Amino acid sequence: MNAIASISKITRKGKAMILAYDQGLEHGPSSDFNSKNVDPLNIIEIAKKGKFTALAVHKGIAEKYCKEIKVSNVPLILKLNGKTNLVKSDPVSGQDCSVKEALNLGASAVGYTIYLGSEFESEMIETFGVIEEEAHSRGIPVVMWAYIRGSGVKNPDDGKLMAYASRVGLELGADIVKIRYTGSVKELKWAVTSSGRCKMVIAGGKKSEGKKFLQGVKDVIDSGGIGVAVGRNVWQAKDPLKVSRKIREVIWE
Ligand code: FBP
Repeated sequence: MNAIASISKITRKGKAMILAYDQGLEHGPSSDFNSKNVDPLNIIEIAKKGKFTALAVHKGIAEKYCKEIKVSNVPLILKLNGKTNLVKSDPVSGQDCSVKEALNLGASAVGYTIYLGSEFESEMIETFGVIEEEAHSRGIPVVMWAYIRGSGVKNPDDGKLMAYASRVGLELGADIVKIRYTGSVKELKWAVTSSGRCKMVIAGGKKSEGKKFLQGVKDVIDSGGIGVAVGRNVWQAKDPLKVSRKIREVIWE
């Protein structure tokens, strides 16, 4: 099976609007969550009612809330690695779930983070190679979270590095690469060009004031990217469904 074709399960009309909910591991509940969004059930409901094309979670949530995720009909992206923010040395994201287990849990795709510029980059690249081969041999696509971060990087906000991140996605066989948008449309366009047939989305980032986040969504679509994988800008909003509608308008209308 052609894994590029199979991204249709986690996209709509070729565009992606992925709800990311792995922050409980990445940042911890104290910094990101309130009494509403700490509950995975509320997030599954936002994913469904907000018409997201996929929901990205770790295996614990996929297991414990499998019934509700299934009923929601929102395709699942199983995040295969992660880390907490407690360790302050160079970032390394450890694998906690196999491709096989992701499929058992009903995943339509798998996700994997690589920190480019970390002293542990080679470990993550090596593991990515293994999961990419396995996922593709089983016919499911791979989404790479490609983050420029670590002691090898002087300025992670350097716009030129967006293209390096997106290109790594193509080089290593990701079907969708998710990068952090640093704000320059010109460099974002180059990042999309550099990713070739690997499709590109941007991350949402911290909840932004005003229309900054939606402008980023517009910029990525205008630049030829396929959409967004967003968490906090949606489920930390006062009205997550209203933000979701606005994202849909930018992406599809
Ligand atoms: P957000 O839209 O909340 O930023 O989510 C996107 C995401 O990539 C998550 O999947 C991940 O947990 C988080 O960002 C990583 O955040 P950070 O850049 O702080 O490590």
